[in-house]
Amino acid sequence: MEKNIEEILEVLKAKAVVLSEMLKERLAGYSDINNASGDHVLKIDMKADLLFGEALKTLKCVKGYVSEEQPNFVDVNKDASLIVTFDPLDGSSLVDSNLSIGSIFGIYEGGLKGENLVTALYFIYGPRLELVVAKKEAKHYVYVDKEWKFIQDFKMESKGKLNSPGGTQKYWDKKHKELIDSFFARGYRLRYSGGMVADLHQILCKKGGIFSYPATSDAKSGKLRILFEVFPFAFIYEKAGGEASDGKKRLLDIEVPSLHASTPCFFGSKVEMKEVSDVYR
Ligand code: P6P
Repeated sequence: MEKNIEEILEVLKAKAVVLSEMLKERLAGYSDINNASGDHVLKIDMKADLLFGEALKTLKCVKGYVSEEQPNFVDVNKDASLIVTFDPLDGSSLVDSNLSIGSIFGIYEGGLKGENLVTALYFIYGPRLELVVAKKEAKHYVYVDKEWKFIQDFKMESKGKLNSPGGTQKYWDKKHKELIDSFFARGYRLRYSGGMVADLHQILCKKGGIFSYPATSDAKSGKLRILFEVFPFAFIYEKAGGEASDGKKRLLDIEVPSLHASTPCFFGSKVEMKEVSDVYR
């Protein structure tokens, strides 16, 4: 299986380099399509989806894939066992404001359940193209002079200084607002760009803090998609020594009701995540 996972990673890395070049052209126009999550699809979303999807179709070791931009499972090789999920370009609505965005992937051995996730990774397209890939550790790389250079294994401390609160504040539950305000009252710094990849990457790079996207009165199951966004980051955060929950339960233990289902989610250092569970349980 290890060799097959490496084969998938090599293909995805090559395509991420291509996509990072495409992003330099500022392709900020919308297509006339809405995806299964109801998001209006940008042309660059479609290009990214095609880029990674077509590449995965060339691999005999891939049983199939699920993309945030595709309504259904895409079959590749029925005799294979690895399934790839991906958000081809998360945060693409930030392309026009030139903020950092990313591509998020999960690789599963067997069915699409948290316990079957064997590798998770993301690319971040910022001033630099970088990659974080987690199997046993969460390993951080930068793409320089046409090579992926290892930077560090992420190791989160038990407590951080950053607070990254998602969701429309006027729709937050009272207890959630009190929790977020209590972090700020203790001096936590606000770090929120509206791009999950950059916001969660920053907390990993700064070795601690808390990211939240809760259930709100206008989004009862939260906004972030379990398979395309939440499970991969939950896996990466745990490998980095952090935690990831829906407030009550470890995220990688939750059920996946449907391919495009979303969930409330919290990612962070152990001390902050304990406060989350004290409030939500
Ligand atoms: P809001 C981007 O559209 C995204 O899916 C994530 O990258 C990000 O964390 C979230 O939505 C931002 O949502 O409601 O704060 O704009």
